[in-house]
Amino acid sequence: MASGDVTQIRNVGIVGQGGAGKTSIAEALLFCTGATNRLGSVDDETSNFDVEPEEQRRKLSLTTALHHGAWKRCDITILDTPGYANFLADGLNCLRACTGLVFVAEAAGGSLKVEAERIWARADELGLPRLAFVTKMDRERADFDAAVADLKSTLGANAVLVQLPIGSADTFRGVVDLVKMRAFVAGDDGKMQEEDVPADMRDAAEGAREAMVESAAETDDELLEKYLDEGSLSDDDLVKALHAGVKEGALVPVLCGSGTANIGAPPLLDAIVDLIPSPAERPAARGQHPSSGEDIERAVAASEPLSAYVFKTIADPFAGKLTVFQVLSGEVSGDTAVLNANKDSKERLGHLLRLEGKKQQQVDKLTTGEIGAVAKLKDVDAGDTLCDEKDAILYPGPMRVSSAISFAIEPKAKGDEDKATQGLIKLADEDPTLKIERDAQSKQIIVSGVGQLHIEVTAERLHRKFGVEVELKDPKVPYKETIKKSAKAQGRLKKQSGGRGQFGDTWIEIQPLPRGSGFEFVNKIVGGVIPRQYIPAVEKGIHEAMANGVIAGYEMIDVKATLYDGSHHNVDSSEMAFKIAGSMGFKNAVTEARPVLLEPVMTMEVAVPDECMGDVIGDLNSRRGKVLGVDPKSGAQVIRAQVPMSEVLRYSPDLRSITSGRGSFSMELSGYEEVPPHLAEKIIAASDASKGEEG
Ligand SMILES: Nc1nc2c(ncn2[C@@H]2O[C@H](COP(=O)(O)OP(=O)(O)OP(=O)(O)O)[C@@H](O)[C@H]2O)c(=O)[nH]1
Ligand SMILES: [Mg+2]
Repeated sequence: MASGDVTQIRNVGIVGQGGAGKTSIAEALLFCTGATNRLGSVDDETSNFDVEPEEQRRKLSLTTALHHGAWKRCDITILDTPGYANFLADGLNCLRACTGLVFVAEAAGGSLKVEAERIWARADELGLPRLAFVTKMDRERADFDAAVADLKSTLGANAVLVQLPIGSADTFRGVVDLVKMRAFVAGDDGKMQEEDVPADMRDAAEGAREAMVESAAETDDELLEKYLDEGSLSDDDLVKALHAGVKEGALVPVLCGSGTANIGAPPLLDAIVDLIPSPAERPAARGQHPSSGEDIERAVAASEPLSAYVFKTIADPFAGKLTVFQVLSGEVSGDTAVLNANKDSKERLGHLLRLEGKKQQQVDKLTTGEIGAVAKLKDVDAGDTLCDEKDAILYPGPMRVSSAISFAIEPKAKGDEDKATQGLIKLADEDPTLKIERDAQSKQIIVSGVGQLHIEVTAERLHRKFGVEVELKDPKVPYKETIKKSAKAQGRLKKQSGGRGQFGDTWIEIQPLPRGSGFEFVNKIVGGVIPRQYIPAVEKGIHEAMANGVIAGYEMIDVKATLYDGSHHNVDSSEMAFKIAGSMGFKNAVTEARPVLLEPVMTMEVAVPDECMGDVIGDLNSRRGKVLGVDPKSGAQVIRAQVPMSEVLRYSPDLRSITSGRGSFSMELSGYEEVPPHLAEKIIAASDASKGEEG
């Protein structure tokens, strides 16, 4: 199928908020091209895009899936992206490989959420041409006009109707093409029959066509002149003008239909071919030289040296790790050596593959613009650039998403800890929004991600792909301990009855240090009252005492300890004795130094619609949050606040219910602050109780 002609390639991202109907229309497109012989369905779990069991069970997309189809003279790659907030990052990172997008919106007013705005903003950032497709026209109370108004008001899209729906809800049966001024009506076989524009729609269609021609003519002075002179434009000129407007991002043509009822796919494919630019029309790719940092502009052309951007990796249970990339310049055949510009390492690409849902198809060559995959590369991550060693280039990396929620993961079977960790590391490899750590204090495996649903899906994948069943537990909040004033104390170990005795004697002064300083040890022993060889043992004893905490078992931080006096015994002193004496002296001093508990505090950004702002701020206050400010940002209000971590361990379901799913948030660790006394008492009591259980 691959013709190798760059002008005939279209990489189309199907984007839109969660549940908009993206996968369903993607299925209709695929079926229409003949790439599938049955219309796949999300609801029947027969989708060719939602192929993971975790997706099918939930009837939603978790990760971007790719398929090819041929239409007219073009080779179209469809990238069906996920839309729900927890899984949005993968889709947003895959947009880098697209030459244009189909933004899918439901035929309803007021339905666009924060995720839709985030997708739109990302597309603006990448300068990606867009079509809009108003879907679910067959649903009860479907409202095409309200959806178009929403595209304009919420996203600021310069929406231009290129179609009108014929009928609505149960009478919806096709579309009027305003360029050709013909009707396309669904036939029995899923194809669309061409007809005259229904008589009762002629006036409306004339009016809409007029508006479309004016918008199109405005994109080009020459055309505008022609239009003003002649009073009309030929169909060819019109398509050219719309194409130019889409390419520049000045126009967003609006089409409509239904994915599940399979109405509107052929004209949408026509629009993809005619209006979305090929890679050859995209601006030159911008990167840097990996060592000199010099800016490089690389024309998107097959005659240039090879460069490819890796936008995704997939942990495939059969093929191993698949590296998915778009060729940005030049051509590549199988069994070629390339440079990984990020790692400064060489990789040999084996068989070149094209992704078709969960399957892969081998190809001999990939040209500029095409998307392909290879299996089993040594060390390539999403965001890396692969290129010709002699003409190295490094493209900017992916968007980073900071994780918002952490859970402790415990294997159900004892002894499965290593298997779980190994599996999680592999999953994190294909999912950059996932972070795996082992808590040094609690020894728990901590998994951090975008939201609770994200972590739940991760646990399911771990079970399916790596055979480890795990339970999710609220992670232990990493409290710390510190002191508020200086104190001096003695630590004296004296065991001199029977056998060899043990003797160590230390005097230690401790002082609070500023937040973030850590630990400092000062030796002020003079005159050999403690022999030099025992000093490191004293420091070690203090260190161990700090690691295990003094009041509630949490690590102590920001303390300066000075060893200033002591005594020893010529026979009974030992390193061990001084280590214990150091630890005792330190602990004794801490009890006199007003020890306190510190808690991690997060900086949060919560994006919510105007009308929810009061409720969200009220809720943050009730979580001991401090609101730092509110800024309007692309149609939402962004609340900046600092909130203790213990209060937002499960923030995402709560925010979802306060905002009916329209809020989103991100957070990161800002620092440590003292826990208020009444809460500190409870935490200390809980830690005493758990010590009791262990002992
Ligand atoms: N009546 C009707 N229902 C539709 C249509 N398109 C999608 N749906 C239904 O809407 C639900 C969501 O559809 P999907 O195609 O999975 O939506 P999506 O945008 O891919 O969802 P995510 O990938 O999870 O963001 C499913 O239950 C579909 O059956 C349509 O055109 N008409
Ligand atoms: Mg989907």
